[in-house]
Amino acid sequence: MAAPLRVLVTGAAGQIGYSLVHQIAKGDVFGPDQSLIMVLLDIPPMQAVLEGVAMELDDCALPLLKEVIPCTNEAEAFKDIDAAWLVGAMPRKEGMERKDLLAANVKIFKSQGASLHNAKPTCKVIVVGNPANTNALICSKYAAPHIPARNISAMTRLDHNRALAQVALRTKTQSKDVKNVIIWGNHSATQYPDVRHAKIQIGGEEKAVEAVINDEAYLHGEFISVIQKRGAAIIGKRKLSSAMSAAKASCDHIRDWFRGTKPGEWVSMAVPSDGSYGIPEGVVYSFPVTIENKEWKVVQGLSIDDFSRGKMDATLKELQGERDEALAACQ
Ligand code: NAX
Repeated sequence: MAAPLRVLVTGAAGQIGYSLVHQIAKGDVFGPDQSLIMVLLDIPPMQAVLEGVAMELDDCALPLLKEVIPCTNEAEAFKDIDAAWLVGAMPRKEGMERKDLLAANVKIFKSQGASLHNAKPTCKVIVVGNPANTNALICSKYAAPHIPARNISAMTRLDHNRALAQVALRTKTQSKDVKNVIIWGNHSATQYPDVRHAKIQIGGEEKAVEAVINDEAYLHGEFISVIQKRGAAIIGKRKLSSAMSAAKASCDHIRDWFRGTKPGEWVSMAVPSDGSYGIPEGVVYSFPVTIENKEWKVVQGLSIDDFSRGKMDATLKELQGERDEALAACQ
């Protein structure tokens, strides 16, 4: 068996953490032959909860799990890690202004970016904590130079999976039959879920999702808003935010980063723009990407119609506004 990978999950005492650590530890991400050392970080007031999670993880008696390290010291937690799930963030409290939330989170991700100087240079990072794209941008701005910006990403895979699921529900197929949906932009209500290039396996043939659904009003209207508002709809029902599906999506994201995307398929991932599709360089923007040898590449050459361009620009504008506010809060 290969040498163990050292994996960090921040916010491990929280809701997503509780679903996530087990999924990672049982091999869903790095495969059935990869042993793991799992470092679970949370803030000092959560020490006891964190220890409880670590005890349960031990009690799962998982063959791949060599060691579980509950930790409340950030610098120690980042030492020699191969992968990091940055889930821990300040939740929005009643009466809190958006800019106060942003400022609180900017501080966390500035500090965690700096702590990445302890990580391996090949370390791959997914930021889940919101506002995820902007937190990833801040994290990479303060990361040590040995960690390339392209190693720090944010999660829009949950939105991607939600789009697969909505297409499947509408067409009475399964998510596995649908591929190549795209989430463009920010993980927020301005994101643009796009099925213009998506394909579906139906009746023994591969067809264009647009042709099968054949309802532009739905695809330009309800479909987009259902995905954009899915998180809020789940909070409305569960009185808690999406945790199981968020944990699963984050595992899909890192699994594909380490093990590659399937031939002919792409996934959505928020990464620092390389200028593709006219998105200014550096902005952490969700694109369709393919992954090979642990390197992502933005899918090139997709046609963009006027409707899409309008949506892509609107979510970009929001991201640029968030970035400016976040950078001001870093001063
Ligand atoms: P919880 O509030 O249940 O857990 C967050 C945990 O993070 C807590 O245990 C808290 O003590 C810890 N934490 C806070 N500051 C920390 C720090 N500096 N270092 C380490 N740990 C710290 O939230 P949960 O439901 O688990 O959600 C976590 C984050 O994911 C939130 O920001 C949430 O908005 C975000 N989400 C992002 C999604 C995405 O698609 N990108 C979807 C799901 C989720 O809403």
